[in-house]
Amino acid sequence: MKFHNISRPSFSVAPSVQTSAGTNRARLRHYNSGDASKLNDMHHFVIGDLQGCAAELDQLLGRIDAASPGAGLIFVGDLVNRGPRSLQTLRRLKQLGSRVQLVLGNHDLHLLAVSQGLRASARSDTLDEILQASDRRELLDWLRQQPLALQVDGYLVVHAGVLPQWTVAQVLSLSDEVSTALRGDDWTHFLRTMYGNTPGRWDDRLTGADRLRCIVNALTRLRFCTADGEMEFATKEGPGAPPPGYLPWFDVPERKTANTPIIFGHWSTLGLITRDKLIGLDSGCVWGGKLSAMRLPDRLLLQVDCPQHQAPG
Ligand SMILES: [Mn+2]
Repeated sequence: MKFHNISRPSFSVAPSVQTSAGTNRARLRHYNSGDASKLNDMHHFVIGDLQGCAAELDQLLGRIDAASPGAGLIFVGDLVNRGPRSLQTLRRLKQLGSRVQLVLGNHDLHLLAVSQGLRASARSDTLDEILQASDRRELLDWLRQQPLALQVDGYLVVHAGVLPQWTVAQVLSLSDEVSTALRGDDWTHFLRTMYGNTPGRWDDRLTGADRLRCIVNALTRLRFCTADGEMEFATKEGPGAPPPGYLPWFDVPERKTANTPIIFGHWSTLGLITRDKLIGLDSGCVWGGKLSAMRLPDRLLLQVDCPQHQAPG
């Protein structure tokens, strides 16, 4: 199995777990034996926002392994928060080692900022368990190595959205710029300057904190923007009409990534979206919807029903 993760260099996840190593060995055997029936080992499943729903994750992983044993697992971010078991969720993902790829969401960045004392916990946060965990340091260091965008099987994966004037190559390169800051020694400084809604519009000439903030806001928070890419953050979740003059980012005409299929999460009230060039996978697990996983390239959909842990919003 080959991941096409351009945005992520040679970060190696902690000692690879046995299941993962065993899977790789099994895969090699299948290739060597030329057994065509085992080709589904090459599948990836892309999985929607978990938000600390570890029990539902385990249930889903069981179904994924029944459908495609050892398939690669790609998560669209917002791994933690609001749900009941954020610590268990992070530990499980880290433990799955090289089988997992993910992009960071706004809640994951929020966890990092809260952990450094840069943000207060919100009332609906469920992050304390992680902050008090004995392996907190390892989990947070693992988390901040993760990218904000990646490519798999020809799909671009981001948590929230992309701006209309960005090409796929640019999205990956801009994600790398943020990752360099987040992985670096000065990552706390980066997080301190990350918050805010301005600049609301991308400009190639942006530099420093303004540039990184604009990238983070687009990739991890964007829902609506104007036809020329002015972002809007006042409107909260809701499938209703966009504010006047704004569109869902994916419907902006002449978006430069329009010919590349994009997978995203973040917008649970839209529900599952499956278009030719667009897959939205946040089907509201944390508020009693479903946790969704879609297999690439054939788009087989697996869903787990979720009890309601939080109200939407
Ligand atoms: Mn989100």
